Amino acid sequence: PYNPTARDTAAPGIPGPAEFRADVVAGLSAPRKTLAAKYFYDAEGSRLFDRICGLPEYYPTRTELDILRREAGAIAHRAGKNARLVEFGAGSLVKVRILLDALDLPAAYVPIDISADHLMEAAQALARDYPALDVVPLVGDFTRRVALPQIDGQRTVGFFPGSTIGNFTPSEARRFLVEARLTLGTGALLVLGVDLKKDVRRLEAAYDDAEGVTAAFNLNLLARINRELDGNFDLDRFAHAALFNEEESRIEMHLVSRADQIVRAADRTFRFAAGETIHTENSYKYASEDVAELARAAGWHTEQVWTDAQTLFGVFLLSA
Ligand code: AVJ
Repeated sequence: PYNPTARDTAAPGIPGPAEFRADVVAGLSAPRKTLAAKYFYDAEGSRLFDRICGLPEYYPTRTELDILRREAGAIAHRAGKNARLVEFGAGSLVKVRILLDALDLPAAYVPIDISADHLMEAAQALARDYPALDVVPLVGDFTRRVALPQIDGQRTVGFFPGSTIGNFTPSEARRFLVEARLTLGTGALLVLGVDLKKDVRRLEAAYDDAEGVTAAFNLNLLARINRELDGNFDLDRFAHAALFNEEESRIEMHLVSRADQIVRAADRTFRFAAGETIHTENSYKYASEDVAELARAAGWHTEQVWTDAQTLFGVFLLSA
């Protein structure tokens, strides 16, 4: 039933090799060096991220899964029959299946992602297991308003799990929530997973695990530059660091140069002082009230906040 090409819409602005090169050159030339977190997820980075999700220190994935399993019935009840499920990012098939299994005859599943390969794999796997479901992948930048395909159905339910919203600054997060409301339309719901603010040690451990998987995930960015942009980063000369910035309420990941060194990549040279860092990720942590306030500022009403017993993670049910 699933035809992967017929209705796929390629959107402009999809990051390709040229954009990666330009972003790396700009990021490593800046006075404070940065690399964008979206570049973590090549094939190796995606494998490492999957391992992170199963680490004892990395509580968000399993905690959110528990909440979704517990509340799937309530979400399905609120969504009603024949809902259309729109996922921002072609995320974990485990999570979306929890909702699909609970929903009453869902009319369609529309995952939106900039990575066409990942999107098509996810869509195909799902279409195989849900033969009655209309699976309609959309290649595009989900942080901007997206034109949804015309699909008959009742309510539209957005799904943005995993605290991916934590990679945005609060003002980007508000902007995303506005765009998502416009994408989903009047009467829509949004199921939003957000990692909550908590004890600093717990937060920092989640981003600096004992096994060193998160360190490998961070360092893989340099390995990726070596592979794709003919770089000569010596991975032993950079260290992984993850620290909670209280002021900004965010985990920051950095790669710290262990020495004065000069590195070549993308036909350029970049100079690092000992101790100088490349800032590779922000992961914002919110109090529940902050999420509700952000949602309100973006035109959403918070209907429900579901958390775990330790209030580590929040699943928010928003309505437009
Ligand atoms: C996928 C952005 C939600 O911030 O927790 C995990 C990425 N980085 N460990 C997060 C991540 C290091 C993750 N998000």
